[in-house]
Amino acid sequence: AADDGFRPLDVEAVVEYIKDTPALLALLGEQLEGLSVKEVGDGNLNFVYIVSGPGGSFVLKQALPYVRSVGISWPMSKERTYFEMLALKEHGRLCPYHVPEVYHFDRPMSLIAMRYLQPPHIILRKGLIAGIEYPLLAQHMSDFMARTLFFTSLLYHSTLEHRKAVAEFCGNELCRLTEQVVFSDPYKVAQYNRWTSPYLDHDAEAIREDDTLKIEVAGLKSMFCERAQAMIHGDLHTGSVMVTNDSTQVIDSEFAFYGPMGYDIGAFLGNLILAFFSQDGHANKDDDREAYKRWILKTIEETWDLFHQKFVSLWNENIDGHGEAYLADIYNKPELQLLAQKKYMIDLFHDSIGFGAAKMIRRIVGVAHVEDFESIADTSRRAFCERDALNCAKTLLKERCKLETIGQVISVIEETS
Ligand code: ADP
Ligand code: SR1
Ligand code: MG
Ligand code: MG
Ligand code: MG
Repeated sequence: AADDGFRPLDVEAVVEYIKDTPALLALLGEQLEGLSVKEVGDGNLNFVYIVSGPGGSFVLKQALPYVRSVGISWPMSKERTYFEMLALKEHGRLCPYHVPEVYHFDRPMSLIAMRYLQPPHIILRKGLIAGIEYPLLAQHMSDFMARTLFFTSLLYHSTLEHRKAVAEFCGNELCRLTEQVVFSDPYKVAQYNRWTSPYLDHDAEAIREDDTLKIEVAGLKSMFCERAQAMIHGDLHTGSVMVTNDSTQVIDSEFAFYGPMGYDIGAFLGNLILAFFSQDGHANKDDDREAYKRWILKTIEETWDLFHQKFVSLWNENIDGHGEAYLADIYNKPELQLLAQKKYMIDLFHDSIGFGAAKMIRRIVGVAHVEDFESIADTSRRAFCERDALNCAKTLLKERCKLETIGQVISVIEETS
């Protein structure tokens, strides 16, 4: 091990690590015989091992001090695992049905052990590519977002406890990665940017020359950096959600910090919109994917509507609590309370659409792309899907403050497809 106690693991070293760690041995019922260890990491950043034996199972996730998908040329703090552990525990406390338990954390090793989400759980993005409907997805994700965002905001916290919580997450350096790859690189010539060339060469250039878009993105970047509204997941795309027909589990919260709520809501909705635009690339003679596209749109609509409903209900249930954003003796009449909530929710709606659109753009012309499009082998067909998504995102980003309902967002999606 290095001086700081860190040692990168591989499959063999995982077994040695387990032997030296009583808490992990206990999870396996003290049985090492018949143990299987598989590295399954398919994300951009980390290494993930599924450990399973006759007496039990768990997942081990380790951060190495660089971005996995790029390599050691892009160093990245391995302290990210500490923030992932904090957020997993907080999310688990607030929303236990939708978050895997943390079993073990080793800070020097940048390592978390958590519950293994067994098959048939799959990554939601893969389910969306396969055209699978998840009837409870909107219900579950609106629950997760309403509870984790409400209970970590000033609608529930006193200002003192809020500031303490904000301070705890201030050191998460992954925020700088987001600032670069979401809010900066797509709008300039940058080393790791890529797109489906040559088809989208002009589209990428148009983004770099769109002054209106750049002004809007500057506003979002400021909000991301300055607004400690709630503890956000920070990377809530469809690759951070594992699903079955009746279970929805949120993983991979290493980007968590106190930021704008709309960043999470936008990440989820924006990635559903990307899934929508990728469907034509997955259509074949047996399935035109039209019914599935309608299901995605319905899920977008229901997710926002249910989120809105649940968030406002939590607000009403906690109106006389210790939350200090709207003191009960100032906002002391039902009509004023209603007005305050209306303003808060419409601002949040506009933030969510803006962040969602920015996250769509970065997945098409930035460094990290999404499997929804990457898995469309015919590059010209892929580019057609991506161009529609890009145009939709640009309209949403520029026009969002004119939109008042999620139904109007759906209309923009339909008009640009
Ligand atoms: P990264 O931070 O590198 O994106 P993730 O946390 O997203 O890593 O994990 C990468 C992959 O590992 C996921 O896409 C999923 O397939 C698998 N995985 C992660 N956590 C679990 C878990 N608790 N149970 C089952 N599989 C998991
Ligand atoms: C180098 S950018 C890697 C991306 O993967 C993570 O999941 C985040 O979305 C990040 O922006
Ligand atoms: Mg991930
Ligand atoms: Mg991650
Ligand atoms: Mg079209």
